Order: sequence, then structure tokens, then C-alpha cells
Amino acid sequence: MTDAVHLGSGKVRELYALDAERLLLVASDRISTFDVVLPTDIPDKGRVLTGLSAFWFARTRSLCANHLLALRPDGRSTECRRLQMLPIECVVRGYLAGSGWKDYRTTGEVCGHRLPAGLKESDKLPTPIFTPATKATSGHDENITGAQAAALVGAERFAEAERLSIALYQFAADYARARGIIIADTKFEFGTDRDGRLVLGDEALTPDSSRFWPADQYAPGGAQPSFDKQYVRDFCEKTGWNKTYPGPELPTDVVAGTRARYIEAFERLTGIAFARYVDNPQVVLG
Ligand code: Q0Z
Repeated sequence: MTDAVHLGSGKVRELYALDAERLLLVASDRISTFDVVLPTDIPDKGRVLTGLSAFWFARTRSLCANHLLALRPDGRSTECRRLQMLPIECVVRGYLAGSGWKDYRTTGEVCGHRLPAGLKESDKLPTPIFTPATKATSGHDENITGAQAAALVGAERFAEAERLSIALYQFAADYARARGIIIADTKFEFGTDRDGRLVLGDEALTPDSSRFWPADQYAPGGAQPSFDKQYVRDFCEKTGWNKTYPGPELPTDVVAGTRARYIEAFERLTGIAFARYVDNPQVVLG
């Protein structure tokens, strides 16, 4: 066995090459808020996100091929098929939040989708919309129109990525809604395999790649609480932190509350006790 070669770091994940065909994706327990990684870990966060992503990959295989090859016994590492990644982020929005809300307020449109007048922040959209973004190497992803995205990946690829993204979102959003979680929006990353087939990569339908809202607190007309990060945000606001590096250390009660929310999301969505996942991660693949 040869050693994995480190290929890159995300804010909270690491990527390694196992061989020419396979990558290793490792999710840490780091947490970011307001785009800054905090100095305090949330124990088991990496396991929760890895388990959730694997759960969705297993349940959406009939909708769309994905890169998952194996889930390692540590519960935070996945072996993945190495793909040629598309240069766009495939975002689907079912609700009006974040940059979607910002763009709508100033133009009445999001990524070229003209929306009904009079929508409020966090309103449910008449139908989910595909709102691609460029992958910014530094700073923030930038929303682009379908035409701009199609120019980057080709019209046929674009149409396929849009169709698959909407189908994946629709499936997961319905599934989650029945379990008390609103998936307001989500970001997919697709690549192509050696035969040119489109394959879902990266992480999918986790709280780090999506906005999860508690359905029982849903009240459009303002920003919604985050299912997972609200304790962290509330604490950060209360400290008066200016939201630039470095972020504040988190007190033990905020860590414990946040860890409990991640585990709650995992258990509600998968229907599996998190302790069973830690004992044997393969349980999410069933
Ligand atoms: C994912 C990323 C991370 C840093 C490249 N199956 C794949 N094939 C080729 N490339 C990728 C994947 Cl998932 C790929 N990223 C995002 C993840 C650390 C960057 F854990 N970059």
C-alpha cells in the first residue's frame, strides 16, 4: 500500500490521492461561520457530515451516478472515484435566502430566473430553480446565468447538470421536510468519468453544502435560524466579534449544543442512531 498524497485543503476538509483513479476525502471537526474557521472543533461533526453525505449518495444512486466507492471505518473518510470536475457550482434553491434573496431584491431575478413580484426573504419559491455559480479560487462564488454556465461546460452538459441537480434537490427536500427539516438550498459539484458520463462528486446534501432550517420555526419575512449553526452564530454575535480572522473560541455549552444539533440532523434524516454509525459506518449505505 502506498501513502496518500495530499492534494488540497478545503475550509474544513482534506483531499488526498490514493492512486490514479481514487481520492480520499476526509472531513474534520472544524466549523466555519461568517466564512471564518473557528479555533474550536465540534466533536463528531466530520463523522455526521460524512455519514449524511454517504446516506444521500446511497439513496440517490438511481437518480444519478456518484463518486462514492467506500466509507472507511473511522466514519469521516470516504474513498471516491476521481473525476474531471466541472468548473461550475450547481446550486438549487427552493427558498429565497442568501445571495438569492440579495439578487432578487435588487433585480427581481436570480441567475436569469425572473421571479414573481412581492416575495419575502425566506419565501418558498413556486418551483426550485437552478442557480449556477462560478468556482472562485479566492473569496466568494459568483452567481452566473444559465447562458454563462452553458458557455463554460457546454449546452448539453449544462442541461444534464440542471436536470440532475433539480431531481436530487427535490428528492432530498421532500425526504427532509417529512422529517422536520427544510433544505432551503444546496450546492452540488459534478464531474465526468473517463467515459464522459456525468457523476455527482464532493459532499452532497449536508448542512455544510446546504441551508438546513428547522421546519417548526419556519416564518418567512426574515432570515431563518440555521438548524446546525445557530448557537455558534448567536454566540459570535454576542461577543461583538468583527467576523474577520481569527474567530472566537467557543465555550463548552455552545460546542455541546451545536454537536447535539448535528447529531439530531443525522438521526432525523437517516433514522439511524448516531452511535450505530460510529460503531459501523456502513449502516448508512443500507
Ligand atoms: C473535490 C475539495 C476537499 C479540498 C476536487 N471525485 C473527485 N474527483 C476530482 N476532484 C474532486 C473530487 Cl470530489 C474534488 N474538491 C473539493 C474537497 C478539500 C477541495 F476535501 N476538489
